[in-house]
Amino acid sequence: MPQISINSGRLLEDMSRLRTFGACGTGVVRPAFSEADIAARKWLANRMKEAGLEPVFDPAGNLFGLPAGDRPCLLVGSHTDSQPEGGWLDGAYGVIAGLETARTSIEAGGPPVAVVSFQDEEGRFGVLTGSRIWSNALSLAEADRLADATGRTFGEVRRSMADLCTGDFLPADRFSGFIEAHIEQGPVLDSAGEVVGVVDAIVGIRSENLRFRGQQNHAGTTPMAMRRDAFQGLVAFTDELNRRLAEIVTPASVWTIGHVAVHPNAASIVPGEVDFTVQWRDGEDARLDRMREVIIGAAEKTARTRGLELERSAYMAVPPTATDDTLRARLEAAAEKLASGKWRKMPSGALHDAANVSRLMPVAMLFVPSIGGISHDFAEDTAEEHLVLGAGVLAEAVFKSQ
Ligand code: HGY
Ligand code: MN
Ligand code: MN
Repeated sequence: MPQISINSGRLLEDMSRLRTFGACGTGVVRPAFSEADIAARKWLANRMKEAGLEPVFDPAGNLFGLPAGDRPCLLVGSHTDSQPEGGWLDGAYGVIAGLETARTSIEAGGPPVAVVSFQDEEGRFGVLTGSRIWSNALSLAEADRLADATGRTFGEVRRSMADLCTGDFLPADRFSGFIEAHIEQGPVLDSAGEVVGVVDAIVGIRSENLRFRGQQNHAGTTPMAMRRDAFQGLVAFTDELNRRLAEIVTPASVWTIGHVAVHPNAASIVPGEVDFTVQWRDGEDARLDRMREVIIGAAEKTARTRGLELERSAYMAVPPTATDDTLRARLEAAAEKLASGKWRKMPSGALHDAANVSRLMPVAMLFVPSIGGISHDFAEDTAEEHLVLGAGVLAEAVFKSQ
């Protein structure tokens, strides 16, 4: 087996070039199907071609780079779309580290390696949309009805890049397994002074859209006792939720009300409506179920006691995912070889496309440190030597897996 050594300069150059698409300060604004996202995918398809891979866009906008031949091979990658305010590394790192692994393998006469950038991992339309469609967890027809915050649908926007679509969905048996390199997006490695994380499990995620509907009214003439204030309902719900969840969770459980829309959102009007998302994550499905019971119970109690109507929609669930023992062992051996004493096995508190792909094939993940544990923020960053080392561990594991 030839010795693998990635081209670190080329890796960093491609990372910097990808960063220019949707660049905003030190971060990026590159939501799925935005102009910047499509331009980045076209650039990536070209880089795949230059590397000797055949670029294939599927109907969901997922971009694959396929090696010659049709022997099942390892698939490596992540996503290149970003959060509305995204870091330059979230997803992008795993795609470029995967591309570097694939082209180094071709140059070294190593095993065939395929690369992927999944579409809409960051959930402009629906969390992990591209890999959910590819892994048959969501039909293309259902996905087409998903809308973003402005009301534009997945169906509408994906038709804007239909000219790029080069083929139908690739069959899963084209690949023998999936390895995703990603920034940790949390504080563990950085605060421990370690340089690689090998993921043993990815937490499960649930989310639901809720709406309290009360009575819009004049903010000056409506006595407090007569109000059916939807925003005050959200405040009371959140207080009740925090108290009741505290009784059933562990320190690893998290829940977030990250999106709130108050209607009509005017200083002199008692809010008649509030739309908000509740997203919760945990390593155990049974606890995710219990958390859902608490969330819905608190919402129903708030509506009842405050004379509000409650509406629920868009419930989404991705179960906790264990990584594959064999692939994970390759990553552990590579980490021990290249970062002995400075790596650890750890869970992923963030969700990743690997969680969906695990429905189709064995998966594994590796992390590199996030400086200060910051992510989903323009300030997200990782030391260059850690980016290079992580790509080396990925390549070493990929070479040893085939
Ligand atoms: O939210 C997540 O865990 C992922 O970064 N989209
Ligand atoms: Mn990501
Ligand atoms: Mn993310």
